[in-house]
Amino acid sequence: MDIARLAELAEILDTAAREGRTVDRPTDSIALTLPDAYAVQRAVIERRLARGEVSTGVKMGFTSRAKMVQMGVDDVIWGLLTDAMRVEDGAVLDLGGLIHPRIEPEIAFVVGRPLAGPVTPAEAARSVAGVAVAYEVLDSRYEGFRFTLPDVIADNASAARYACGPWQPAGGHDLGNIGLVVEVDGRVVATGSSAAILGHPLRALAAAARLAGEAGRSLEPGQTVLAGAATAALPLPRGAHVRVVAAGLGRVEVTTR
Ligand code: OOG
Ligand code: MG
Repeated sequence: MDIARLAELAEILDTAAREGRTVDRPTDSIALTLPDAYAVQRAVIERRLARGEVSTGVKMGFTSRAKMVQMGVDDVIWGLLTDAMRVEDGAVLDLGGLIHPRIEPEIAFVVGRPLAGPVTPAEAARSVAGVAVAYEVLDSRYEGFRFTLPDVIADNASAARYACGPWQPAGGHDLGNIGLVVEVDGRVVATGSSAAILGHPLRALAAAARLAGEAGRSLEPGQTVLAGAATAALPLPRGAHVRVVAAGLGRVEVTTR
């Protein structure tokens, strides 16, 4: 795809996110390869960085069957996070400006040592400085959250907001089967296990390292990696108190308005 078209798509998607409105899916009118789609994603983030936002890490997408089935896609992807997307644990989150937010429970890693290229989950584990329960708020810039894989990649994997609970030392936890509970206003609305995330969330971290290597980059110390949702995403209404509790790992909370 030529560079002008790529920049045009990035502008459309970036503006849609800023203005909180949906836009047409690129693949409705053009063929978009996966490398094209990632080039658009990168250009979207470059626009945000040019406005002063700071890169904070990456988010993995479709690392669980639940998410692949919910969204009708079948490949692991990533999106790029900035400080403007980060929410403090326990904060009040204003949903004004978002289109149709959804929330999902995740496991997050903070990188301690640079990580890139093909690595095993055990190797990935050695570069982890901390682990936390997290939530991600998604907001597709496409009507009805309907998209093909290149569309959602171009739209930065529907990234909108995220928060991490208290960081825990990496070594002390067996992350292979951590129970995750999502409560809305005190009622349990979803349950899952970290095992849903590619069998083990460290596999999602290894996948992030692989994608970083393929992009000629690396995951850097201090960066956050969201491993992907363990359950399908839930609609996020205003005036709700949402809590995600991870057995032995802690909790992360948000109140929406
Ligand atoms: C795309 C983002 C998927 C995850 O955790 O699987 C994702 C979407 O579902 O709109 O963040
Ligand atoms: Mg997610």
